[in-house]
Formats: sequence, structure tokens, C-alpha cells
Amino acid sequence: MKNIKHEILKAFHQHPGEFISGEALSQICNCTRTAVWKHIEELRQEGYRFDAVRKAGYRLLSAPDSLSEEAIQTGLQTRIMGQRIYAHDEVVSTQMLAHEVASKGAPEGTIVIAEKQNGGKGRLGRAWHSPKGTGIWMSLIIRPSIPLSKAPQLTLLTAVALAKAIQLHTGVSVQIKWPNDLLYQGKKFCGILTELNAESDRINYLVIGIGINVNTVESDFPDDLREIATSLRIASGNEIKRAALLQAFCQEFEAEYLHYLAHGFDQIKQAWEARSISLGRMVTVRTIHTTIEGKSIGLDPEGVLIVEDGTGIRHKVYSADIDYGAER
Ligand code: BT5
Repeated sequence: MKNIKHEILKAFHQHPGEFISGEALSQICNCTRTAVWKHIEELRQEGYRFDAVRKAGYRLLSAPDSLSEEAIQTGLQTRIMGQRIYAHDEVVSTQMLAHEVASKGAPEGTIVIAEKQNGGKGRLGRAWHSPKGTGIWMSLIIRPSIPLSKAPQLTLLTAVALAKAIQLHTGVSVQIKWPNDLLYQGKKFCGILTELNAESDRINYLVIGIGINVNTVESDFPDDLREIATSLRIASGNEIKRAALLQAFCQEFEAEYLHYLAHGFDQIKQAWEARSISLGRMVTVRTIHTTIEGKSIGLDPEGVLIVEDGTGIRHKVYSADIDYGAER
């Protein structure tokens, strides 16, 4: 939804550090100067800081670390991803809400995002810790025309797009642990939960849930996570603007996704393997039915993980948890 606040922020984004007169803003937004003033006041309430100088007009001094629709969409360079945003303060889980809007026809690229989740979900009924204002807790809806069997490739694609965006935006070099964890120095700061709605072999939509610990500090983690979890702030030493990181992700994801739809999985496979933490290492693979010890060989052309056990037999791993050990 393009509203007056969005148009105002866009104007300041296009003229960084410059004054823009109330008159010019009213023309850009096609509204009265009083309406401009009212919306600038609203933006101030939301944490934006403006200089206001008679005759010169307004100048944007700083933006808050907000995940509002305006903050995410101002300067966003995509055609599809993030073009529709449902931004909430507090929810049970963005996954649930994304399924709701997707089943009512929300377009591809729609994002449901929240400052806080009270019932954030991981895989297999596990919980995802999502405290207020510290992370990106979001669900992205996509509607790819691919066979059902290829759906897990989208989790790997998402991990690659996240790793690239994070590296570009924060300088933190990211490792991927199959299938859905992003790690920094062995500690997890991001998880992906891909859920699917399909009929026979047709995908209606996928909801890709992404949780990223962005500005989390040690004391935000409960005891059981402190040893195994980290955040981009801890990793980089800097506070990170979440909306800008999310924009970087939307842009990377869109580029990878369109390339994938046109040319297939090969580029993702290579980018994924280049960042894999477990490639060539001994791993323990736990599925619901069995445990396999072996060496992680890589992905097959379809994105299925291949693990070779001690007797030389190669196993295809579709869905499992993995622990990794020494390099061999
Ligand atoms: C995941 O599951 O890693 C998928 C997480 C997806 C979360 C997003 S947030 C937005 C969207 N809405 C939701 O409700 N969910 C998605 P899994 O591989 O099962 O890992 C879960 C495990 O990670 C837990 O059992 C904890 O050990 C650990 N964990 C929980 N919260 C964490 C956090 N904030 N940071 C790091 N590790 C965490």
C-alpha cells in the first residue's frame, strides 16, 4: 500500500541529507501542506528524526530500527518480493498468519512480519525464541510452478540468498548447516522453516519462515540457547538496521529465485556447497526412523544430501537432523 508516509520517506531516500520544502513534499504526495506536517509528526512518533527549518523545509536526520511497511518498502529494489507487507507488533507465529493470507490469495512475494512472536515455531514442533524488537521474524509466500518433489530446494535457495545478503550487508561470513541453519563460528543465528500447501502434484504456495537473530545480545537468550545461539550483532560487533538487511535479502532472494525458475538448481547447489559447514566431514544423521554415521559428500543434482557410511554405501538424506564432527 503506497501511502503519504511512504511517499515522504521515498522522497528523503532519494535526496539523502537534503532539505525538502513542505510545498515540494505536498506536490510529491499530492496532498495539502497540513497533511504533510501531520504525517511528518506521525513519523516522528514512530522514531524518525527530522530537522525542520523555516523556508528550507524538512530534512531526515535518522530512521528508527523499525520493521514497518514504510521502512521495508522505502528504497526496496524488487519487482515481487516484499511488494506486499503485513507488519505486526505481536503475533503467535507469522507462519499461521501467512497461511491465512496465502489461502485467501495473497500474491507471490507477500511478507508477514512481526516484532515479537509468542509461539514462534521451529521444525518438528520445536519452539523458536522470538523476543521483541531484536530480530527478523518473517514468513514469505511464494507460488513456484515446480513439481512437489522439488519443494525442498527452496529451503536451500533461501539459505543461499540469506547467506549472500548477510555477507554483503554486515560482512559476517556465514556457514550453512543442512538443511536450514545459518551459523557463525558454529553457533546458530538463523533458522528456516518451509511449509507447503499442495494438491496432488501441484504446489498452491510455500510459506518460507525465517528467523534471524539480528541485534540480540547475550542476555536476551534463555539459558538453553546461550551456548548454541548467536546474533549478527554479536558476530559483527555492530548494531544492524533490520529493514535494510531485509531489503538486501528480498533482492538476493528475488535474483536467485528467478534464475532458479529459468535455469534450475545448479547455481544454488554450487553456492550452497561453497558455504556448507559439513561438506567432507563425518556427520551423524538422525531421521525419525534411523541414525547413520558417515561422511557428508555433498548435494545430488536435485539438492538431496548424500552421506557415505563406513561400508561405502551412499545414503540419500531427505529429512533429518545432523551433527557434524571432524574434517576428514
Ligand atoms: C528452525 O527450526 O530453525 C526454523 C526456525 C524458523 C523460525 C521462523 S521465525 C518466523 C517464522 N514464524 C515461525 O513461527 N517460525 C518461523 P529447527 O531446525 O527445528 O530449530 C529449532 C531449534 O533451534 C530449537 O529447538 C532451539 O534449540 C534452537 N533455537 C530456538 N530459538 C532460537 C533462536 N532464536 N536462535 C538460535 N537457536 C534457536
